[in-house]
Amino acid sequence: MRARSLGTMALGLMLAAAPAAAATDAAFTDWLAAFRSEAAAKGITPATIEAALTGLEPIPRVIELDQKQPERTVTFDEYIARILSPTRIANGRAKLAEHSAVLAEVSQRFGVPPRFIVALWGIETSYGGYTGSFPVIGALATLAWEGRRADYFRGELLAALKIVDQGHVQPAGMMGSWAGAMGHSQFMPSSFLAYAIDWNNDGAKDIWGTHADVFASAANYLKSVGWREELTWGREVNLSANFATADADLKVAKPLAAWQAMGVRRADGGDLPARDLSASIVLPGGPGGPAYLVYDNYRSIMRWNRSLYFATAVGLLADRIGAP
Ligand SMILES: [Ca+2]
Repeated sequence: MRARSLGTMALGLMLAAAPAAAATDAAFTDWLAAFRSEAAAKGITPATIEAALTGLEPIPRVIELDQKQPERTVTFDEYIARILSPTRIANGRAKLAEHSAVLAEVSQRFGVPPRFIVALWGIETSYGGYTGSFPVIGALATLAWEGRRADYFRGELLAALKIVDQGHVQPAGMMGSWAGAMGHSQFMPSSFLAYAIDWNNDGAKDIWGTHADVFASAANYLKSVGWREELTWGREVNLSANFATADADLKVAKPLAAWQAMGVRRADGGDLPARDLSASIVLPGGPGGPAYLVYDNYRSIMRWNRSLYFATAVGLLADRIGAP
């Protein structure tokens, strides 16, 4: 009910706006009081609770975006064309060169090649150009109060308060997307707590403004979810005419030699690498679309974002901006 009254306001049906807003404010104030008690019981310091939650109000635009229906499904080809734009590729090459020294250090430490770190950065926020304009604590409180996944966002809000408690960022500087993804790498607060790194050793894990921290945090994330230094992500392949679509599934893993025997070839027609590796075939755009042979690192990218579109785009962009 609360959600509906605010959603109606957001749609511009303003007749009942004044009384609805008053009722909403009272409901949110009650919710916030209960949440403050929970945060204190879970060890968040009074200073952080005071700084982060006092005077907080729900953000109508966040509710509107949470309730928005997807306009239509973007096809894989459309998605890839947008991600692999000439501008993003050119900017990625420039960023790779500009930050080559620190990327080399980070890559050495975590075993993730610079091109993948830069590709993730480029896809998440256009290399930091587009990191989100919402105050994360206000956005998460809004979603924890009224959202469809209130329990999840309540946990993320508590994680956000822990980050403030640890002194990495002031509440006012904690900016991100409407759904709480923060900084250059768009980490949710729980991911920040698990993976963020203070690479430049200034005491703050700063994914909002310190490139070294952004790169190390992204690489640490991939390393922590199983990235294997000796592998790349995968490659585009050609399938034989009688290839069974059911075999194109991340649950189906076979040695490269088995795929080779089944008629899978490199995109240029050449044989698959003669290495003893397990791989899967994916068809992000469905049957008839491009096919990719993918290694375990592709699964690691999917731990970042569980989407075949996303994981394939990261791999393709990485290969365009840096030598595979
Ligand atoms: Ca730092």
